[in-house]
Amino acid sequence: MGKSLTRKILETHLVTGEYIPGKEIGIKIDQTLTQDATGTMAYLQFEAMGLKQVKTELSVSYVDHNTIHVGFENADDHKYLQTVAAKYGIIYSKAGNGICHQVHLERFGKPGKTLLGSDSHTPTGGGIGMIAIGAGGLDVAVAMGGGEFYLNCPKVYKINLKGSLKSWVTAKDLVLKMLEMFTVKGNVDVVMEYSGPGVKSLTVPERATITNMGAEMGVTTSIFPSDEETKEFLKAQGREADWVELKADDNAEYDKVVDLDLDALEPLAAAPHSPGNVVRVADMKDMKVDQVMLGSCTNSSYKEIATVAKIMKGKKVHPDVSFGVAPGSRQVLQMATRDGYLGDLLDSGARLLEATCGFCIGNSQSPKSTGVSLRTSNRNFEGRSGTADAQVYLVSPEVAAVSAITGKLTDPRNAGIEYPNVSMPTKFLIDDSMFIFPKDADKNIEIVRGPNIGTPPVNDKLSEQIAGIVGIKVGDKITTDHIMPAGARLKYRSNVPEYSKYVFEPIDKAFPTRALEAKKKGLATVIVAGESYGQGSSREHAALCPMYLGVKAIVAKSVERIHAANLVNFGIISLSFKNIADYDKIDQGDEIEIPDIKKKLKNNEPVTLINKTQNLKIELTYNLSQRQKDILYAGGLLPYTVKQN
Ligand code: MIC
Ligand code: SF4
Repeated sequence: MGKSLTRKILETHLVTGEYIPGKEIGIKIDQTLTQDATGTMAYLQFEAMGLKQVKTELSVSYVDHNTIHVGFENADDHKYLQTVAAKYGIIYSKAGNGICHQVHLERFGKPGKTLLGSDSHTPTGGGIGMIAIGAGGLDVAVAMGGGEFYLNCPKVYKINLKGSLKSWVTAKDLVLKMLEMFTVKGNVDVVMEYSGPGVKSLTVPERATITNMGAEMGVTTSIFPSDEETKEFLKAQGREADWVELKADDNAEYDKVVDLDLDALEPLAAAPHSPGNVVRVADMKDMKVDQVMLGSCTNSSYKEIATVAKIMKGKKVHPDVSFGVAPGSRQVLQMATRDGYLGDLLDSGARLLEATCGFCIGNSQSPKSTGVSLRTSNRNFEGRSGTADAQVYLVSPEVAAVSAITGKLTDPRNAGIEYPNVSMPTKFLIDDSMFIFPKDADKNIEIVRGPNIGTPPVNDKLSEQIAGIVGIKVGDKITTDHIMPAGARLKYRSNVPEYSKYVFEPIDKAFPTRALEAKKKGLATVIVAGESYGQGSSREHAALCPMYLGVKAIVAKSVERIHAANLVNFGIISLSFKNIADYDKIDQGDEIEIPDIKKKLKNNEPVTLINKTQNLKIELTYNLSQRQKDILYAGGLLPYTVKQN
C-alpha cells in the first residue's frame, strides 16, 4: 500500500517512536511561529529554560492580537518581544504587518516543512502542503531550542473532493459542511488530508480557509497537496524556489475516505454559539443583522477583499448595519489600496480596521447587546465577541457582503447581484519592511522588560496524593475562551497573577477566589468537566492560570488535544471517567481524595477518586506516555526540560 502525504512528511521528520497511529511520536520542527498573546510567555519560558539561540530553520514572532493600546501593557509586551527576537535570532513582524497565519503563508511557509505555532490556527499552512500544528507556547519554546515536538501519531482521513464550487459558494461553505459532518468533537489525533480531482479548482487562500478551520473540528491538522496552483502562488510571492511537488501515492492507505462533491454545496452559516452549529443561509432569510465583520485569519486574503469590494461597488451599506473590514495582512491592504478596492469599500460605507486579529479575538468591535453579528472568522463561542449575549454567525465573505447591503442574512445567489469573478494575482506586492530580521550583532542586545513582563510561575512536583475540593463542575464543550477569556483581558497575558483573576470569568466569577482560599489551606482544587473540555484556542494560560490558582487535576469525560498537552506541560493531571455516567456522582464543593496517584501512575494502575462528601468511589483512567508522566513528576515541562539540559 502507498503512503498518504501526511505520512510522508511525518516520516521524514520522525525522530522518536514509530509511525503507528495512536502511539506517541517525536518530530523535528523546521519552522515556528508565535503571536504576541501567546508569545511573551513562550519567550519567557525559552529564557527560563536557559536556551541560547533558536535552532530551527526559521522562527517568526508576530504581533497581531493585542494591538489596541489602552494602558502600557501591550506596548511593554511588544518591546519585550522585539528585543528577545533580536537576541535569539527570531524574525519579528511588527504590529500592522498582518495576522500571523496569513503573513506566514505569504512570506515564509514552505511545502513539505513542519511548522509549529503557538496558535491553534497554525494549520492554515496546510494550504500549501505543510504539516502545520498548533501547540502551547511552552512546546513551541522547546521546538525553537531544537527539541522535538511530541504528538500522538495521527489517523489520516482522505477527503476526496470532486467537482468545483458554484458561483457564490465558497471554501468557507466547504469547511462548514465538514464541520456539520464531523462536528467539533471526537476528532482528536486525526489529520484531514484533502485530495481528489476537486483540489485543483481551489486556490491557495481557499485551501488555507479550509485547513484553518480544521482547528474547529479538533483535528491535529489538515493538509492539501502541493501542486501547480501552489507553485503559482509561491511564484507570485517571489518564492518559486520554495516550491516542491507533494502528493499522496495513488494507492495510499487511509483510515477513512469521505467523498465531498463541491457542486452540491450551498451557502452555509455557523449559528450561535458553536462553529459546528451549521445552518443553510437559505433557511435564515429575513434575519436582521446589526453588524458585519470581514476579516480574520480565515477569510482576509487579497482575492476575498477584492471580491467583496466588487460586490459593494456602487452600493451602500444598509443604514442599520456597521460593516468593518480588516485585511489579513499589510500586503493585502497595500494591494487593495493600489488597485482601488479600498476606495470602493470606503465609498460603500465600510469601516477600515487594522490588519490584525482585532474583532475576531473580541478586543474591539463588540456588537450591541443581543446584537446579530455576521463574521467571516472561525469561532463564535459565547461571549468571544466581547458582548455576552451577542448572536454571532460565521459566514463566507460573499454572504457577509451581500448581507451588509440588504441588512439581513441573505443567500447571495438570490440577491440579483452579478457574481464578481476575481482572479488570483500573478504578482503580489512584496514589501518586507515591517519585518525586523535578526542580525549577528544583536546577540548582545539588552532585553527590555517593562512592568507588564512577569516571570513564568512553576508548579510543584506531583505529590503522592491529591486531596482537596471540586472547585467547579462544568458541562460539555467548554472552550478555552470560557476558561481563560481573551478580549479585554488579553493585556494581562504576560502577568499571570493578574490574568488568573479571570479564570472561568464567563461561567463563575468567584472561582479564582475560591481556588486561592483552598490553596492557602493547603487543599488542591480539582475541575470536573464533561466532553471535549478545552476546545478552541491553544492558549496555555487556560492551564497555566488554573495551575497558579492551585488546580492539580482535571476529571473530564474527554479533553481536546492541545489543551490536554498544555495541562501536562504545567503539571496538571488530566483524568477521565471510566464510566461516563459517574460524571453525575460528583458535584462542585465535594471534598475529594485521589490516593497514591504517583505510585499508580508509576505502576500503570487505574486511579480511584474518593468522593468523601458523597461517600462514593469513582474509577478514573488516564492516557499518558512515559515522557508525559516524567513531565508530571517534575512539575511540568519547564522544570523537566531544565533538568534534561
Ligand atoms: C484564538 O483564535 O482563539 C486565538 C486568540 O488566536 C488563540 C490564541 C490565543 O489565545 O492567544 C488560538 O487560536 O490559539
Ligand atoms: Fe487571530 Fe482570530 Fe485567527 Fe485567532 S482566529 S489568530 S484571533 S484572526
